[in-house]
Amino acid sequence: MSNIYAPFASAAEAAGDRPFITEGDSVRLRYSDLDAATATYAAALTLAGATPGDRIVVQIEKSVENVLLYLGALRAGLVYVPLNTAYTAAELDYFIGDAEPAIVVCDPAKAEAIGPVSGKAVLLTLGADGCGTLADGLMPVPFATVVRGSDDLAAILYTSGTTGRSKGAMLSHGNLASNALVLKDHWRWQDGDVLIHALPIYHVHGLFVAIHGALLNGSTMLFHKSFDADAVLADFARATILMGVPTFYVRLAAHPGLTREACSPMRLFISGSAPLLEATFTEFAEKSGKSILERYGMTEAGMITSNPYEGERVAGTVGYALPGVSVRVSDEQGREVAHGTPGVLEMKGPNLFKGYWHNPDKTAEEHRDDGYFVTGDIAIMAEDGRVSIVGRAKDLIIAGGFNVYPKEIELAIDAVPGIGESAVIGVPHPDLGEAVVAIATRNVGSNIDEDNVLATIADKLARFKQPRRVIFVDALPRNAMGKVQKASLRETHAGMFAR
Ligand code: MLC
Ligand code: AMP
Repeated sequence: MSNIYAPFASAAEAAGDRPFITEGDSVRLRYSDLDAATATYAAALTLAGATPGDRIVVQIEKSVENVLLYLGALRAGLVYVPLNTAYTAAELDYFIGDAEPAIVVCDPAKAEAIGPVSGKAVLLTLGADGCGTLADGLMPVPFATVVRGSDDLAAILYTSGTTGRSKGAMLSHGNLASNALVLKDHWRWQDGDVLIHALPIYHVHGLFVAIHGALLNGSTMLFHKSFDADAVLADFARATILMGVPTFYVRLAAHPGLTREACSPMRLFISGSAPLLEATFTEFAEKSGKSILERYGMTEAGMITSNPYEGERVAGTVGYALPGVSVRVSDEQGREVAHGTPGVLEMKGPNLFKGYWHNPDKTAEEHRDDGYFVTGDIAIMAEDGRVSIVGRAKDLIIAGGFNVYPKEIELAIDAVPGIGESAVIGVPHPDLGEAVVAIATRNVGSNIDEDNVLATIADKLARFKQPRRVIFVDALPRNAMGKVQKASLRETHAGMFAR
């Protein structure tokens, strides 16, 4: 039985009636009830017509029911396709068309907008309050978890691309299980661990790294709908682990409640999904007495490197390749470069995805002949194998841990009447790490302004992708080859959000 649900079920049995998820002071689900609860979802999805291997596209708010739906989908052998709740119906149209799901689950409030784009899929609803047509169909029935091979798909997670089109990364049961088991050991998950879960659950970080870790260890998760520094700090008294994006730590470090005393029950602070500034690491360490453990990963492979649990956690580095994972740094032709020299980070391992859904060309393009995956991140490896991420070969902006590919935003802005052309860049931002900014030109005779542009793209792009500023210029700077010089634009606007 290679269904990744199997080890979760064993851990749940061992955990007995320990709380699995709590919200505020109320226990929402105990491990002893997990099996029956997930069975109802697996049975309902099967009854709705989904068969093993079918995709289920899910865009709902974070909730206990959302976790049960995910686990139920795994048990039914379905391929779970979670989507950012910020995506608009226009964006969903693409994902549903590409994934060709048997079932779409959305928030009841969005059913009217999503109905027309749900194609042949059965549309079910599930709200953050646990109500909806999916909930109405739940029945307490036993369900035998569907047997899956370790190469069978468990999930497809969409990740945007340099062309502006999102690609679905196919992750197998084996991919997810290998990464979860390695992290359980590496981060020394132990008896009594309690996880503060304040991340969204439609990305690798909150869905796999956090939930799988807690489940495998039979640990309680203190569920927060979103990140609120006051509420998270208050939970330090009854928790041991926090996983977050750097913005969490920027906000916590600025909070007057971050003291050594408040942090003393906490065993581990983990950061990832975007670069953690050395200044944040240092300020946090000074105030809390704890060193943040920074790790590095991506949708296509889950976690790839991590700072050590016992050894030194060095600010500005992402540590060493995880056990079983191989990493190397190469030049553009794929020739390994010397230690200390920057190059593209490449990796291989049991956590590496099965390719992009319906996109063998893109899959081939991003792999070397010997199977290494080209991450698109620029890294330096020290003599002892310690990795530092020093830049990106891919044109990517990471705002508050969410990835934004400039091409997609540029296409949307260029389509606005009156716009000549645009270039979208990431500008350093004290809270989000980077903020999306557009530099644009007007067509002759047009008097289009920033507000017009933002209003026109508002229903086309998720809010987090929308530029924080649109700056008009007479012409975009170009090099001799005619290529827009984004580095020069980034330099010109670097201080835009400086405090
Ligand atoms: C919210 N907004 C954002 C944003 N988050 N804008 C840009 N980037 C973001 N990340 C918008 C809101 O819609 C709102 O719009 C405005 O910004 C202010 O919101 P806020 O209240 O300040 O935001 P908040 O709710 O506090 O959210 C910030 C955040 C959140 C950082 C806590 O974005 C978050 O939880 N990020 C985590 C992302 C994540 O899980 N990444 C993992 C990817 S997996 P308006 O309309 O009010 O202006 C991965 C692999 C790996 O990368 O290695 O882990
Ligand atoms: P995603 O496509 O959402 O999975 O994002 C993966 C990308 O996030 C990686 O390719 C990196 O660019 C970035 N990333 C993740 N963790 C780190 C980190 N610790 N430091 C720097 N960049 C990171």
